[in-house]
Amino acid sequence: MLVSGNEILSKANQEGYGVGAFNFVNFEMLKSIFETAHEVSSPLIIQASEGAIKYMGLESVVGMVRIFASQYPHIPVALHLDHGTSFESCKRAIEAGFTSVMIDASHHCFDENLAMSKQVVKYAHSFGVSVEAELGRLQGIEDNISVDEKDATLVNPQEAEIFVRETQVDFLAPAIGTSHGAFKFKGEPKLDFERLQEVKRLTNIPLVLHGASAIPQNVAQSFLESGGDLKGSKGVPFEFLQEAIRGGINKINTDTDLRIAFIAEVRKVANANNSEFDLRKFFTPAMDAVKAVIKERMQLLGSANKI
Ligand code: PH4
Ligand code: ZN
Repeated sequence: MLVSGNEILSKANQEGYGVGAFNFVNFEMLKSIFETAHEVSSPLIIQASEGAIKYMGLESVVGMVRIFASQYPHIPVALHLDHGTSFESCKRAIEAGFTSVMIDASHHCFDENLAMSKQVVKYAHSFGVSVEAELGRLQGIEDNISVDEKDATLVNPQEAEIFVRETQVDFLAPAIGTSHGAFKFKGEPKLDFERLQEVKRLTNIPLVLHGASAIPQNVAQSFLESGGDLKGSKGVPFEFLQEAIRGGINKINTDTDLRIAFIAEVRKVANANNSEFDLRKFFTPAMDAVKAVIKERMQLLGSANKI
C-alpha cells in the first residue's frame, strides 16, 4: 500500500531502527526491491532521482510502483523524490502520485534553503505528502581537516534546530561526512557522529543518511572478478551504519551498492558467452545479486520483520 514517508519513518524513529531507501532506474531494480521487502517483511522506501525520472518518464515511474504496490498490498511503500531541485519539480512529482519528496536546496544559502523548503512543505502537506530537506554539503571529511573547514561543510546543529522549527520538514538529511558514489573516503572512513547526535537532540525528527552505500567486500570482489575496476573504492562500513542509526538516522539512502552488484553479474554473463543476447539471461542473475544486497541491508538496518 502506498503511504507517506512519514508513516514509515515516524515508526522507525520511535522504535530506533533504519529503513533503506532504494533508488531505481528500471523494472529489474524495482522488482528486486519489492521481492526482497516481501521476503523479509520490511517496509519500503522507493526513490527516484530527477535523472531517473528523466530516464524512465514520470508516469512510468509512478505506474510501475503502483502496480508493484498493488501486488504486495501488505507492504507499506513510500514513493520518494530523491534530490528534487526546485518547487516545480516537487510539485510535478506530487501531482503524479509521489507520496514523499526531497527538496534539496542545500547548495543555496541557509535563508534560501529555508524559504524553498518552507514553500514545498506548505504545498506537500496539503496533500499528505512528506518532505525531506538537506543541510550542509555531501562531502567526505579528512583526518586533517580544520574545525573551520568542518563547520563550512557539515551541518550546523543550531541551524538545524531553527530550520526544522521554521520549515516543519518531516525529515532532515544532515551532512556528517558521507558522499555519493563508490569513493567516499580518501583515508580511513570518518563520520561526525557527535554532530549527528546533537542534530537529533535538537530536532528529534527522523534523520536521513545520503551516500550510505557500504561497497560490501563480496560485492566489490564480484565486480572485480567480472573484469570491472573499482580501485580505491570505499563505502560506509556496516558498523558505522549501525552507529548512525543509534545516533538518530532512520532513512538510509542506497544506490551505488545495487548498481555495482547488478553490473557485475551482467558483465559476467557477457564475458562467459559473447554470443548471448537474451536479456533475461543477463538480468536474472543481476536481480538475484541485487536482492542479496538488499536483504543483507534490511536485516542490518533493522527494518526486516517490521511489517
Ligand atoms: N542518493 C542517490 C542519488 C542518485 O542522479 P542519480 O540518479 O545518479 O542520483 O541520493 C544517495 O544518497 C545514494 O548514495 P550511495 O551513492 O552511497 O548509494
Ligand atoms: Zn543522495
